[in-house]
Amino acid sequence: MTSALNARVVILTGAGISAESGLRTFRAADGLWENHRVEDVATPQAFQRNPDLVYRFYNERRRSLATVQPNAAHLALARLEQAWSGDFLLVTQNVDDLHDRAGSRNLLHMHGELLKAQCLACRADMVWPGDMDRDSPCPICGHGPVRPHIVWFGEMPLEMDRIYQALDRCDLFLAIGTSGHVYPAAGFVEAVGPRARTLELNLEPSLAASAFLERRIGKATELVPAFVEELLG
Ligand code: BV8
Repeated sequence: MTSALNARVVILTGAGISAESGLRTFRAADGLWENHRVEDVATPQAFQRNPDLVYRFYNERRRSLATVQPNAAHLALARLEQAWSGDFLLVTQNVDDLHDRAGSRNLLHMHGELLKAQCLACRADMVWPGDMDRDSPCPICGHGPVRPHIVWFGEMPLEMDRIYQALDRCDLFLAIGTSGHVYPAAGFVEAVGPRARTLELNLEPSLAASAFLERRIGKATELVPAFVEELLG
């Protein structure tokens, strides 16, 4: 029963849910930033080779968070979670804080968060709202250096066991605003149980579209509130 309010729901979001808030998606900019391919900046190798470039990349994106707001899609998911009595897990690939600011609680940032840092000396991670550079001291151990608390390409996403357990048990898996380019997230739809209802809400069919039982094409700020109303009946 996927419409009963006690059903188990897992939702995966990608850059497309934040697009109408004004945050550029990876694909739309054909993955470019200052003429660098994102895949070439968001890697441990890039950080090793040119840390100042990588610090700058994340400082710019962290600063841009102050200029954007959650949109109707973020708010609808927070409303759904509030009204839901069954298991509810929102897994986001996004490193922005728009789901957090919209009020989502059972929220898992599988690729890390722009507003957090990790100390390379003591390994602690911490909230980091401002700019960061190679001389920023760690507020925990006093040493550092600190790096963005971001999962780079070639690094293991966070809390994968918890995600796969939720996928295996869920009755409804919903993917919103993700192109299906990046693994392991793009493979989540294949990891749901045999009885789960699977639905993709996206501006265009994703690379994983054929693996979903249902697909709706359109903007997240239109599709998501409408689907939430449907679910809450
Ligand atoms: C891993 C943080 C294994 C960074 C991100 C070779 C070497 C190494 C690894 C690989 C390799 N080949 C493949 C891999 C795996 C690799 C990968 O998938 N690469 C891709 C490029 C082929 N994956 C990894 O490396 C992952 N780790 O595999 O580890 C491992 C195993 C053992 C031990 C150690 C490791 C880690 C991947 C995480 C990378 N970090 N983010 C940062 O943000 O700076 S990924 C980053 O890109 C985003 O977080 C996001 O996940 C991804 C972009 O995807 P989307 O969110 O889908 O965004 P996109 O722009 O692509 O699509 C937007 C969609 O929205 C579009 O479809 C569009 O139509 C739609 N849309 C637009 N507007 C709207 C809309 N929809 C609705 N409404 C709208 N208004």
